[in-house]
Amino acid sequence: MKHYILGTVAAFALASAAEAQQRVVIATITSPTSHFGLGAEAFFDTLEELSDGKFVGEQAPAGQLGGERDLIEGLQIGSVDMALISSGPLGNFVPEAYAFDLPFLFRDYDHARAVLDGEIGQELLEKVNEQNLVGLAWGENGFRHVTNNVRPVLAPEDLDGLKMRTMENKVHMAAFTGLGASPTPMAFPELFGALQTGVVDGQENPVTVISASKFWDVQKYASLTGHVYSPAILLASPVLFDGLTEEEQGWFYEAAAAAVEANRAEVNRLEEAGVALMRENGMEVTTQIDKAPFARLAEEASYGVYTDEYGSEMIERIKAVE
Ligand code: EAX
Repeated sequence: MKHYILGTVAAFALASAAEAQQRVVIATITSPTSHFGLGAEAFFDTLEELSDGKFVGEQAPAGQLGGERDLIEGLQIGSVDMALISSGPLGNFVPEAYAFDLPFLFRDYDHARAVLDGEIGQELLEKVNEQNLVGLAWGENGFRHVTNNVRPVLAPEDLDGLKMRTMENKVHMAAFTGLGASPTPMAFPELFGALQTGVVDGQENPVTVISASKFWDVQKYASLTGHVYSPAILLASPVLFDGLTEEEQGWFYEAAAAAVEANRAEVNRLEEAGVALMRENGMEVTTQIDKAPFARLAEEASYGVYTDEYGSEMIERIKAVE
């Protein structure tokens, strides 16, 4: 951790040393050393180097500036510079982005990364750019898994009646309704407390988030359902970005590529280490799951949310990517 966290005095001492220096804040909702925090750090390293120190980076981690939906609104009006967040609430602003939230659509990490880094990812970034946002690059949150405090989940029946927190995302909510759970949408910063006090029984997130947020302190069971791939996105505010020269904008894109690399490297690391970590911290982890019944119920309940509006062409295109 080389960069300061928003609110520390030292960062400003540094920033005021050179008149022309510009401070850039990246907001995340996870810890500064999480997969998003490390992405932000790599962004700053590259940007500081390319700009010869003109730009100085600072993280605003752990939801300091709000939940992911608040951050998107802040980016639109310019009260937030940049954010590295999951795409969970993005569909509320860019409905075409719901395509990426469909359960059991991406086969594996290679497939997801190929789609996001290719033509389809680019097209969706352009849609994002039409909504008073600047989509710099797709990053990664990871495949999401179910955790809860009631029982091990091996089959959809085990979700029956469980109060599951979902993101504020109507595709995810429809999928969990189809699986028999009661979905409760909630902003991430409220989640830990809601699990602790029993407002909800469970939640679903990738290993990256489960470990960064120490959900093992408030959740007993984890099941590697991998029911949906969760992309992340590195966004900038047009208020910041449009004020940059073309050369500087180029540096931001280069720095974004470095951020994605570091972010995905941490996802890879936790995909290897995550199950052992969860077990060491007292969770009962079910790794062998027959995904077919989950896929059938989740798809039946949720694909229409997207296809009723946009048809199935994008889904077919995503599936066709090698
Ligand atoms: O951004 O809200 C969520 O569950 C997100 O996956 C997560 O916190 C990472």
